Amino acid sequence: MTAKPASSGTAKAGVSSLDKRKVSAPSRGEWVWKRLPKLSGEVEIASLIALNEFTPENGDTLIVPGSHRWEEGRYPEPHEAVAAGIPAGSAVVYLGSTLHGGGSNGSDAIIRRGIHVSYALGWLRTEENNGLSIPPEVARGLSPRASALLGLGIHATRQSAAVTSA
Ligand SMILES: O=C(O)CCC(=O)C(=O)O
Repeated sequence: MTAKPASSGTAKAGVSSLDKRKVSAPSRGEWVWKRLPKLSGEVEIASLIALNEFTPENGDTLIVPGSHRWEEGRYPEPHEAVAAGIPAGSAVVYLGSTLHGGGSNGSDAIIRRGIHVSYALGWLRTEENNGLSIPPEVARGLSPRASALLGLGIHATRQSAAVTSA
């Protein structure tokens, strides 16, 4: 990942200086588990893989370095967010507790394409709802390992994942 100071937008104000389209409000991936008490360790590591280059023009991912140590309720000032600047084929990797958001795409021509891949503790549901997006007939054909990684198993033993996918 190459990091550079954000030249556009503010995660706080939610409006890019490149145009008036909104950037996404900063959030933490771990907020999808709304009732999760604050634990001593991290529960998730996430990544965004750029399929084409993420730039300030097409809506770079904004990351707030160090925000995983911030108290709940603190939001970034504009200078605290950095644009990840992800070349095609590269990824930005961040903790589930790191404030981040999508930048504003001021370009009509360049669609930003990427893949979100995250890994959460096994007893949490996955950040993306794989269980809803994978048809049962496809899930049934997955290996126990793939099934467990997609969050389709029961977090207990490898055997339970195998039972689920049988
Ligand atoms: O689209 C982006 O750059 C950020 C995506 C995001 O906030 C997320 O996947 O949680």
